[in-house]
Amino acid sequence: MYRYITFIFFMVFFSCADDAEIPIEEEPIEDKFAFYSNETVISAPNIPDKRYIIPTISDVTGYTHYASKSNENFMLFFGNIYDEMSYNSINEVEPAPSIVLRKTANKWEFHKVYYESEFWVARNFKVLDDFITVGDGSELGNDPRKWGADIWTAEILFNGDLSWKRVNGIDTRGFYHGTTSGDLNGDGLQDVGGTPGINHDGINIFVQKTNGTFERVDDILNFEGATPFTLDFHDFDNDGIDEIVTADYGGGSVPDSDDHEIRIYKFDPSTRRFELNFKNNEPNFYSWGKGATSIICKDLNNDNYDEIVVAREDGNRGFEVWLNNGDGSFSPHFSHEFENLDFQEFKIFDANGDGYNDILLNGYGFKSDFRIFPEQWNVEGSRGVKLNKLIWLNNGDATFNYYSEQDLTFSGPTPFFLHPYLDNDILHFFGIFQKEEFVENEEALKVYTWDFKIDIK
Ligand SMILES: [Ca+2]
Ligand SMILES: [Ca+2]
Ligand SMILES: [Ca+2]
Ligand SMILES: [Ca+2]
Repeated sequence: MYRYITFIFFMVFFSCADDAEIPIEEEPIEDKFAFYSNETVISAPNIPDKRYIIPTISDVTGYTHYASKSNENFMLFFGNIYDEMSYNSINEVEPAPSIVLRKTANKWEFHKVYYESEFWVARNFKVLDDFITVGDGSELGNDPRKWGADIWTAEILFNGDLSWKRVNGIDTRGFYHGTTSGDLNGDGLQDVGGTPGINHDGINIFVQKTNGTFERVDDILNFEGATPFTLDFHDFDNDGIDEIVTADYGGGSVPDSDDHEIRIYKFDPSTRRFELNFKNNEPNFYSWGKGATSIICKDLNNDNYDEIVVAREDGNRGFEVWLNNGDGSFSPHFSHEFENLDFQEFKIFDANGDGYNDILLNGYGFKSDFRIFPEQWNVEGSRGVKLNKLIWLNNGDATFNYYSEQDLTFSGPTPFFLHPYLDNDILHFFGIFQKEEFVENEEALKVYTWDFKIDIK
């Protein structure tokens, strides 16, 4: 940052000198790298417990940016109950509402609470066209088979409001840590998948009917083997019917031939089911066997065949790229294992405007590639954040290097996490923090927000 600020001052000096005899007001020179801070009060009068607001806004997963057709930016925090470890069942504790912030003139402010979306601990989501689909991955009690809550979809209306719908029924609640959406039958209506699912037993599929309700049809997927932790629906061959992609959990040791697996199931008209069409493993992606937590499929080398990107955890975090060979098969292509950075999930978009999709990470945690003064559990003591290694730019061939042209270290902001998004095609990151400053006699909490503008175009 220092070099850039020096450059700005230099420009201002010469600009003034040139115009010395003409008393016109200088246009402010906009910085390409800047952050804007704000304080806002989240007010949720009908929340079961105002302490719910804390995990809802600070948990490392269960939030996303979305934009409305009216071109406004929103941050959606799916609900999260307080002190989840002290309950044995969702029946013991009221669900949490979802909270939305809105961006106005570079600042993020409290916007709205959605009480109708009932979550205990929301986790993964997919934003697809005008819908956000999200699963509840709450783990209340000691028996994973009894973990059970809901998948929700929210339609993004023109003004950014959300219209919520529960996908499953009360009798088909499951452990929906991995959740996705897409069209499995070519009727244009988004269908939904969740895993490890009901009874922790596999993959649950809900096909949307024309009346907008969903029908559980697990049988259309011919899946055998260990239950995956994450999945995606994606149409790789552009026939209008999505394939089902899974990535394995497991590992936890020196990698073997069975680690870092992806599978693709394709609809087979002769069996009327999704059958295994491709499977591959790459133990050498990482030095330690990891478990997949999310999948995004996008074209990374502009050959019109979409690649598969998988985020993994267990020990150090990492992500990997499987190259689409164009014939239904995928080859191990690129991976990165982090020494000093924690991230949870990611987004893919073109961050530097070169026409190639980049990988942007949700950074969090207390390691030295994210915090200036890294110290476990001490966000305020870290006194700032580093953004370089959250930005992985595409070399044009689906290999990636982190952004290193400028040092993106910002002292001051102390967000729990940083979340990447595009605003008018410019890369931004959102961050938030709170200090348990509840408003007296109200169900409201003061929070601190930051918006980082990272113009690398
Ligand atoms: Ca459909
Ligand atoms: Ca297809
Ligand atoms: Ca490609
Ligand atoms: Ca790019």
